Amino acid sequence: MEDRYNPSAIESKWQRIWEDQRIFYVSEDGNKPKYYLLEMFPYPSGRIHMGHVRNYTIGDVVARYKTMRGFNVIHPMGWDAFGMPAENAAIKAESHPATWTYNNIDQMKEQLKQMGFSYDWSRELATCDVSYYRWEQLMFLKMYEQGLAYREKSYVNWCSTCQTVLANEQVEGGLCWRCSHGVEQKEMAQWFLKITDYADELLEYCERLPGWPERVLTMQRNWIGKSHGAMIHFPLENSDEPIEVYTTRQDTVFGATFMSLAVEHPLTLELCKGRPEEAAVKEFIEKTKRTQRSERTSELLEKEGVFTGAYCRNPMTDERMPIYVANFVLMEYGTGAVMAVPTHDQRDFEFAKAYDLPLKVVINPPGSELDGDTMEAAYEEDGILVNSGEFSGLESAAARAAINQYLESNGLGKGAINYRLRDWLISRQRYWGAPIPIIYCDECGIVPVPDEDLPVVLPLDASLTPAGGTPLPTLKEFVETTCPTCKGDARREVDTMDTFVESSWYFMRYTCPDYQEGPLDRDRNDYWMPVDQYIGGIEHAVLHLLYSRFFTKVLRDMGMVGQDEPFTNLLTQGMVCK
Ligand code: ANZ
Ligand code: ZN
Repeated sequence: MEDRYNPSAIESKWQRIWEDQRIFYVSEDGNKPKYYLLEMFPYPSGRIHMGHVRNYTIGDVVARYKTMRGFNVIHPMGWDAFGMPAENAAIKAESHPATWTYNNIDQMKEQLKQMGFSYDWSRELATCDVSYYRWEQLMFLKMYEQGLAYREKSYVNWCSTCQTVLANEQVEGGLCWRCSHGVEQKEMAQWFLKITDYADELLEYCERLPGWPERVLTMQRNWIGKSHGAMIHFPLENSDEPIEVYTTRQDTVFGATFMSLAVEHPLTLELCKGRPEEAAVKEFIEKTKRTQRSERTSELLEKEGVFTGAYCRNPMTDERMPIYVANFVLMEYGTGAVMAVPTHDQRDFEFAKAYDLPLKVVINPPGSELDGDTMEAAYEEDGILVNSGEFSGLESAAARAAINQYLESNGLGKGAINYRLRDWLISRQRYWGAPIPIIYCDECGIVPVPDEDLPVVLPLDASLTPAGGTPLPTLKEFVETTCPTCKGDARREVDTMDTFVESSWYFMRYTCPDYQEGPLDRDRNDYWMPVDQYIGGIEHAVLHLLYSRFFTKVLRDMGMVGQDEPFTNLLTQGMVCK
């Protein structure tokens, strides 16, 4: 025996023996309990870094331990291989994203092998392979059929540096998650997946994931953001259509003295039209739209607005309420209209002080009395109702229930539940991604690519330009096609899918990477899934982990898999800092 540990001799010897004996290659075995150990797969950036080594070493230790304890352990590895860095690097190196990506995969695989990790390499997959994304296109079409994928024009997050739209989950503090550039709001038609259909289940199951860090579950709950409140109709002067607001504080409705609309609200321009206020409203809308989202949601934002010239009425008191457009009201939340209660909401308080609007106290703290003339800040807690007609004397919680009933029986609104979660925006104006299998025809409109015409292959003869942006719209052979329905001339969708779509189901494909009949072989999937232990970075607490949970539930409802949740235990390993 050597007296010194000689890594290059000893490790390569054993690694060769493991490989020859295929000891990490597993198949379904009814005699042993299964154990699925998974680490988040890497983006093939070029080289394994210390963060990977840490994550993958933890996983390797657990996988080997479980094997020694008699479990049938699956421990796969693959590549999250679509995405923008490949495009940027290819432009720099004057090569192609595919060349760059596959070279990196070769290098990184070599490095992982040198580390001696216990992977079953027969299950390796790269999401940029058409043999992978073709199944994703099929899932997209199934979702489209069921109304779970849809195209809609709306205000979306636009990063001008990355020249693409972003999902809400990819905007961090108003900045692009990838390049930290400020995100603007732009009105565009985009593709969405209906994750909101699953909001309740995603929230409920947070209680059934005891193997997840509480911190991650809290972030998911907050992101879903379920709140209980009311929709209230405020009659609009000179109109039959009332303004609808969402509030969680219907107990304060008697104190609503004005109304605030988001600049994007469809009524803003209509209300001021032809009035002396019109020019000022338009100018304010333009200015506010240019303000970055991060600023508009900040507590430090100076509350600004303009009067539209129009009025509505408080449905409880029949008092006139001036309608303002305000910079802190967001179109994506509730209805984009807020009943302003300056005595009990701090933002409304600051706004009312700035524009000299009336304050009316309707909630008193238990045992004391507020005075609207001398208050220095809003009283935002629950309390006892005053100046609220028949509801005066009730405690806030009881008043909320009673007011909901009153609203409903008088046709003025009703109790309502609201979510912060929005549908997942999945189209990207980027080249290096999976094509969305849709055709546009002037006669037939949006036509899904028939299953038998799949895959829609990403053309590899595109050349990227330093100016950025996707070359797909300029590739005639790709864009020009015939309509599957009327056989007339038609165009292909040129947007590709968010790479988070690929990572939402790769862990299932590992269970049957060679399956050709569909995305997943249900028998093998159900033998191995769910992942018993998942290991990865906390930066995915909302993004990847929420999307994967959503996909699992969608595939379950399509009968493709038998699980409710993908990951039983989650370990978020710490960050390695330099
Ligand atoms: C009146 C009110 C009175 C409110 C009061 C609060 C206190 P959460 O609890 O986070 O769900 N709101 C509604 N839509 C909004 C929008 N699009 N942009 C900005 N703010 C909006 O928030 C619900 C509360 O946020 C709602 O309740 C509304 O203000 C405001 F004393 O309505 B409240
Ligand atoms: Zn960006």
